[in-house]
Amino acid sequence: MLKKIIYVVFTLLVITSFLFPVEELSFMPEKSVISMDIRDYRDFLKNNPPLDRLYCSGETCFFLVKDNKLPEIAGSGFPFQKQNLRAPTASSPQDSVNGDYHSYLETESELYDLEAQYPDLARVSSIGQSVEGRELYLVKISDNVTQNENEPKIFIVGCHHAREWISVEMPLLFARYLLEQYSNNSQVKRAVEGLQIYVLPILNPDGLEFSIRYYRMWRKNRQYNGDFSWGVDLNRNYGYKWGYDDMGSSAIPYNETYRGPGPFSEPESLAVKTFLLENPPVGSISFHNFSQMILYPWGYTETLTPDDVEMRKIAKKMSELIFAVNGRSYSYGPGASTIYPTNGDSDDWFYAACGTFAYTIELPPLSFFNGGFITAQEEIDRTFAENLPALLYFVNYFVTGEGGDTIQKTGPVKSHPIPGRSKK
Ligand code: 0X9
Ligand code: ZN
Repeated sequence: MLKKIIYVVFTLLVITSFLFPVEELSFMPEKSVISMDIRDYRDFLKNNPPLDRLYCSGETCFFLVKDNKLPEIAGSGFPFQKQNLRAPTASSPQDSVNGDYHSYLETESELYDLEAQYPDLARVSSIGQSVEGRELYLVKISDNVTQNENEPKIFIVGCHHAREWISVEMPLLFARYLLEQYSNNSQVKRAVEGLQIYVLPILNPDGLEFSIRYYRMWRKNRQYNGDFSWGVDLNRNYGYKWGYDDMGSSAIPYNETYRGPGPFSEPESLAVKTFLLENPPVGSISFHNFSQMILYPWGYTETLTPDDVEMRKIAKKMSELIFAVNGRSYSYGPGASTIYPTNGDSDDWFYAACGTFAYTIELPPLSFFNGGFITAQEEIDRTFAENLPALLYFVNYFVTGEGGDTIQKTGPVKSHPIPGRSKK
């Protein structure tokens, strides 16, 4: 009898741990927010795995840590302060939990609606499937949309990170805006006629659904790592300087910035690679939140790229255009020195492999204390309104040839083939 009970309890435990990643079980330790001086954190990283970084303000960074890890961090000797905040809790599984935000299926319908309404300008396709088999939907927007014209290509992508719901909305709203305003707005017309604009609103559909249904703060994809942990950080899985160091990504599967077992190990990032190598874009924007920043390569090193002057100029202009709408400041600069070092991120690979002027826009809020990853749905329209002039400027920057009144094109984008993978 006792044997039977032990067997049943054990089986239940095994099933539960497969259904829910270890970090999500309700009886697992609570998490706390701690702060640490950025210089201390850099030294801390030399002998310790990275912490889940939430936000840096000036010299102080804030991290989300499990309470049972606090003694270990204290033992490292680096001073930190425990903040008087609790981590956000999991959202309950309800159908309406995502409110005005788009789920995977809502996005699918929205894209097909756009194609049906604007058959001459929009074409929906899929660049591949996610770990759980969801489509990675893409809408191409251009005049003569069914042809591959000799026009520069632009790539706009959202939702590398599951919990960053507003990053889905910007690509979707931009796609809709381009199609609706094509006949009315000269800047839009110029872009749609002079470019081939590819919009991929959800790169991480499995993670997004998981974040909507089970655990709002989920970040990574839903790969099973084979060790009772789930998820690879898609923004650490690209193949340029992948795994360059353990500061910009993590080799530990349960970590939030786990880079995966190898470059492009994930079907989502691999699909982007395949698509972009066939369709190298001159410019790209990857939406994330939060921090209000406009970032560009490099993420892996503070060394500046050969295109730094040009890329900085574009970022500055976008920041000014954004500020002019609602008075919100977006800081700008190369990723490594403006936010923090990352390796294997999308911008670095797009730039290195395709010569793309590759930007990441970190949407509002500014800080963890203004809501962090949880952006109120009321913010969607306001955030889009403030990004729109910058997006229109950005895409028009790459239109070659005649036309356009306010935008100047300065020259062809240079290509930077990937040198051999660097050793650590
Ligand atoms: O860590 C990330 O992947 C991005 N921040 S987020 O809070 N949305 O997770 C920043 C990516 C930085 N990109 C570059 N350094 N190019
Ligand atoms: Zn992100």
